[in-house]
Amino acid sequence: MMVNGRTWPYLNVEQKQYRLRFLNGDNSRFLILQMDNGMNFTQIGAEGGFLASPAMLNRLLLGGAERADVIVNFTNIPVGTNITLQNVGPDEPFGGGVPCPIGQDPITNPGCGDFAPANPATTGRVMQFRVVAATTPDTSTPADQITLPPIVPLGAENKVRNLSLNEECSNSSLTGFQCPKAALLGTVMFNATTGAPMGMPMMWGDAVTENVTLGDTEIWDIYDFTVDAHPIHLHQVMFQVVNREVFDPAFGVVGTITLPEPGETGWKDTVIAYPGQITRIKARWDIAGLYVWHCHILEHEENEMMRPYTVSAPPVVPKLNITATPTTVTVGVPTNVNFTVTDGVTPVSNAAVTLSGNATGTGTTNVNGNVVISVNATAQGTITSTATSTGYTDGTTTLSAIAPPVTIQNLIKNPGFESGKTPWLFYTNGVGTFNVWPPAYAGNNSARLAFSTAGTNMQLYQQGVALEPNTRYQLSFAAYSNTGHDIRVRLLKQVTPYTPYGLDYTANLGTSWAVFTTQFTTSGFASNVTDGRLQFWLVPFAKAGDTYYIDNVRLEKVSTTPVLPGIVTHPAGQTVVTGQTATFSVVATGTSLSYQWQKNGTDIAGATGASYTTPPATLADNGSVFRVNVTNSVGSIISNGAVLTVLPVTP
Ligand SMILES: [Cu+2]
Repeated sequence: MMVNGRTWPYLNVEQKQYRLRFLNGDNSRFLILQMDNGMNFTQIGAEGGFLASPAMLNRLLLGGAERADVIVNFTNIPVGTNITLQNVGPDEPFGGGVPCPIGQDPITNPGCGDFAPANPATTGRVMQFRVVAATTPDTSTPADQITLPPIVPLGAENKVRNLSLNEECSNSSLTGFQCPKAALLGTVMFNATTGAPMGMPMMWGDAVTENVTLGDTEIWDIYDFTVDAHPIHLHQVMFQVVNREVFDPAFGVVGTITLPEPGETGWKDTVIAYPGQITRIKARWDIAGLYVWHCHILEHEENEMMRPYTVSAPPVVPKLNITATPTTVTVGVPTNVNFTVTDGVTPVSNAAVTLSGNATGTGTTNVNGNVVISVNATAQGTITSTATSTGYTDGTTTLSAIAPPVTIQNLIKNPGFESGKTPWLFYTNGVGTFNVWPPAYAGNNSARLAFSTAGTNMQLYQQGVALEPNTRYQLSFAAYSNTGHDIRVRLLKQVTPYTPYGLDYTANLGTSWAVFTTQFTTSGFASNVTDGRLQFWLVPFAKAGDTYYIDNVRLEKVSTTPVLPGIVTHPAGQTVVTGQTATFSVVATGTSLSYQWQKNGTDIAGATGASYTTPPATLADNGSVFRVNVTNSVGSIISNGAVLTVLPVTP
């Protein structure tokens, strides 16, 4: 036995704790190290660093290339004591198990253990520690009080690989039956019926079967189909031992699971695989390259027990880019939408474009990456357009399906008196005139009512107004009078008994044009009528000398079905110089809309109109993105962002 280049050396140790690093450099021997005085020692590390917690040991098992960081406490060993570090591993291939006492073997001493320990005169002697007095106090932390940094567990695995350790025999007329003849790594096949595992040996030169994706965490289930234990070493990566599980080549996995040994709780790069067991390790590969894994018994490794494996970045799958023109369609109005599909740069032909959501349809792009699909939206909302092509990741874009513009019907004929008096009628039992006359609130004309003598019946009215029962309507009109005297507006049955139809509103006129609006619900009739009279009633307001002007009379049904917000025109980017303001605006459809402008995704206090004007811009505002969230009681939509570009003032 050679230690650090010397055969059977000794080391003077003071009565202190010593930290020793063991590396089993034997070409094939498994070492089981112990002190001949039976003292315990503490393992704190393995190949890849500290263990999860210190492990108090009496024996240390090391396969070839395994390492151990050990603390031995000689403090209480009497000066002059010589302690021999022994190896009680076998002088033959190791298959697990425990040694018989030194000098015994299982054949002559049945039940003493699994194998005879190494020859105590030669391979059973490793080195000697000779205890001397301490020259200085020992200030180190006692091994049982050491706290080791935690081992962070690996996350869930991306893949489980089944790998095998195999032996092959030969039987030729020349050499006779020889076993084992070759030792090989390989993969595992499972019997489709019984699930029994079968090793699939592979040669060094066979195609690489272990191709790990960079960044992946994998579990490797290493099935040992041989009769011996093998120290299995992976290059490049440190792994954790998950557990071991007994398997039977005839019946599959038996299910007896053993957890890692106390000395295996840290990061490792070499692990002992036992015959008849699955040795399960877990690692995350974070460096790409071509590596090997192999048995660290050199005679095996130099035979066929080494295989290459690769770690490669996952193939980059380009993503399709799909754009649409236009991006807004109207419900119920088939619209030709031109889709363009590229790989980000170049047009992609023969890409399938599929619509889903509130419209369906398909098409295939031409050589220019274009396809026109007639989009007929069935409801308001989003239409998803997906581009698919072999070798690419799907690309998607969305279209907005908005409600058709609400056509608001004015139930009043000749509402602005632009067509003369008809069908308006005027009556007074005093003295007055009705003319169509400038000035107008809008257009060229308005109704001009002039009274020289007030009466008890003074009205301007229109008959034949069609109304629905118990329905919400809105009346609006523009008016003023030369004295600011008021006016009353009513809806009633046009003939006796002049049943009130739900509107009775008095407008507080001024002496210049103003618009008056009121809403009401029809009443006084049960089914649709066409005999409504809209009546401007001047009693008791109009006095002799008063002149009234009326224009733009609108009587409209109030929509009771809320319409989702939709954006017709998105805000556009603006460029200003420092100190200037910028105004962003949006055109949206829908009922009872509310607006909230945002700067870089954050609401702007008080910016709640269809347009928003910024404070004077500074260079810090350059590149800010403004958008608006349009909402109502049934939904919301966020506009595209518009970028504010702020240029410095040119000197
Ligand atoms: Cu081996």
